Amino acid sequence: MSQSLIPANPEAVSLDWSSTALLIIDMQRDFLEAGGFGEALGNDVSFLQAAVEPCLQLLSAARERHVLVLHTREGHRADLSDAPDLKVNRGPLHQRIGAVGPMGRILVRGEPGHDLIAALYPIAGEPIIDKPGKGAFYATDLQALLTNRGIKTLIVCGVTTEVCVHTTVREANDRGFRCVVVGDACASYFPEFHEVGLRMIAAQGGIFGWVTSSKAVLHSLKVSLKKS
Ligand code: TIU
Repeated sequence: MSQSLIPANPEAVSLDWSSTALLIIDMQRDFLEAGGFGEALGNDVSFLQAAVEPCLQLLSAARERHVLVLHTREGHRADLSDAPDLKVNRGPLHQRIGAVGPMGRILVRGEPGHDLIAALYPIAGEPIIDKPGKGAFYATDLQALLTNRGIKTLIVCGVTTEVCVHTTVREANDRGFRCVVVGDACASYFPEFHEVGLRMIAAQGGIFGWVTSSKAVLHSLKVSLKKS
């Protein structure tokens, strides 16, 4: 596929789809559905629904155009040995990481709540990055997977904008990956944090990357396919 120019903030971004991957952050039941970690933290999980359809459109288009798709999941080992005390020992006992909730043990790998939502379920060949932290590079093999496939640019979407999306974008930026964040395909429990989080990425000439829309990315994929 060829070079593509995508309208974005703070300026249009030029990318080559053959060295670009779609990175979908933490679209897990624990964050998007009632009874999971997001709700245990006191949030209204319905705010995150806005990101589902744009993520699905990006995912479908990426699959159709054979663009690498990677999914991340935040979660911990069953014995919680990879979870810092400060992350576990907070809030009421029955709502903590590892406690049994309606979707199994909260934020524990292998439990129903830890899984990705059905609408965006990975297919064979799409790597899943299990991460213990907010950032997708911390304590994972994501950097190796990207480097070994020659990926230089990441189209980033998922939840939550100012937490796991932001942390991942910052980590990626420091490692030399160009991040194009799809604003409407991200969401937060706090609409104002979502807005400001996106502005922070694009401010100062794009200090952490670019911010665009799913419409712009979908158009670029469509045009690139025609040219290739
Ligand atoms: N709490 C919150 O907004 N987010 C997280 O804890 N994890 C992610 O963002 N995935």
